Amino acid sequence: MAVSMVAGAMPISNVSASNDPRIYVDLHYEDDGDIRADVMLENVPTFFTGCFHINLGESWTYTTDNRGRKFTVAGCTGQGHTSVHESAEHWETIFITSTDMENIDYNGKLVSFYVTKSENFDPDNNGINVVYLSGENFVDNLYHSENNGNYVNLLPQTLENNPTMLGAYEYKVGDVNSDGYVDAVDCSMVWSATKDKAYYVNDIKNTYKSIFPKAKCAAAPDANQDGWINYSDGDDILQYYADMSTENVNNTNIGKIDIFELFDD
Ligand SMILES: [Ca+2]
Ligand SMILES: [Ca+2]
Repeated sequence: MAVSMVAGAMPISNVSASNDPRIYVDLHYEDDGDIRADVMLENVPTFFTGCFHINLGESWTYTTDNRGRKFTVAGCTGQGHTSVHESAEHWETIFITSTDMENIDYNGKLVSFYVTKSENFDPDNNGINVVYLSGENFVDNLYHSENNGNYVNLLPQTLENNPTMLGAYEYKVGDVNSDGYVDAVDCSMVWSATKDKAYYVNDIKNTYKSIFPKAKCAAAPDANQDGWINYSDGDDILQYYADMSTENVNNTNIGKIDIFELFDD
């Protein structure tokens, strides 16, 4: 789930809570319309060097940001060095190297790159996924150095339970009936669905149509993007509508375009 950051807010992943190591891509719409793909690491043990591949699939192609950069490096500031290289039209190869050959905690956002929809874009088949390619032409690994000097490749086990992105759906935050507006109708839909219960977005990602029949994805009613749909999301939508009606500033992500990634976990 892409979250345009509000000061103090933590990014919310729609990958279910788990201690399993995982590497996945989180898509964001930037304010100027660029689509940024953040490569996220969670619960991955420390390692000193690594290389892995990202399959862009058929729905996406590379592009650059508004400064002409294809990649931006987000992680390991001051501790290591991360470089990224293009290897083929639909593949990314990402190399990570620690300068001192020390094991480093790389969890969080590692690198970002920019994509645009390809001519083959299919909303139900557009996952961008990290894949493990073994074989002589590929060097996929995350090498952890043990005290005895042995190197252990963590990547196969890291990706063993990795969720697969099946699709990525554009939606407007807070637009529950998908009419393009966030207003009192959306508020009342959230209120009536959450009178006496709350929904965890990830729990209803495949069944949300039975609760919010017109929503584009399970995340659309989650106005404050905390991963839960509850009564206060209706309050937030109404506040947004009131602010828009009176030309007040509303410093939330409500009304912005976002991307909901559907994972298979
Ligand atoms: Ca609406
Ligand atoms: Ca919420």
